[in-house]
Amino acid sequence: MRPANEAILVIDVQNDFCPGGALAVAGGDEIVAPINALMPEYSVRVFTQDWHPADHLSFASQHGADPMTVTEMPYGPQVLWPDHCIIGSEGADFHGRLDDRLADMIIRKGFRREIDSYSAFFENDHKTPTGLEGYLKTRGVDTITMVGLATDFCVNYSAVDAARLGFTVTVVESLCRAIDFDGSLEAARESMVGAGVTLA
Ligand code: VGL
Ligand code: ZN
Repeated sequence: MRPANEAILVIDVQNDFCPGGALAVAGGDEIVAPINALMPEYSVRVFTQDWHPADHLSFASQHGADPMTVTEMPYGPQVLWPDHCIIGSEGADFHGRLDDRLADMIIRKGFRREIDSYSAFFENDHKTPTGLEGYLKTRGVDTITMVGLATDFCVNYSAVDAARLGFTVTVVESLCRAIDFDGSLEAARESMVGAGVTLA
């Protein structure tokens, strides 16, 4: 058992990010069993769940654009995705074998039409908080282990934000899988290392 100041943050292990899903990440389902095995070591366990209205503006379909192109939003550039993780849909459910009984807290994100939220801590304007910082700090957590999907988007943004907020952060890369679109994985590794995140 790890000390009480350490949390595990399980990012977006949802059907739509696993093989067969709307925004499938190669090998996304391979991390489920080892994450289940690791979670009991931690006394603080938080999951995130990507959770979008059907008309979310991160969806290419809302812009008449092709998925995996980039548009400009008021808060900066935004990749346009296939429709995914629609509120209440099967695609938005956690992977069927992920043991969600072990979650103390589930943070849903991306539920406002106008703004995407990759990070578990802030929406993509880098200002609007999700409340997770307060949750972790009031539980006495200063050290976070991160796993999940996708390495180069939600894990990356969450890890960089957590490091900037003063948490000690380790991303277990073997328990993550990446979208790896247009060099995004290498860029994500650089940004995480630059922010002081340990890649294990
Ligand atoms: C994610 C793209 C869009 C992720 C979520 O979980 O990494 N990526 N929404
Ligand atoms: Zn999303």
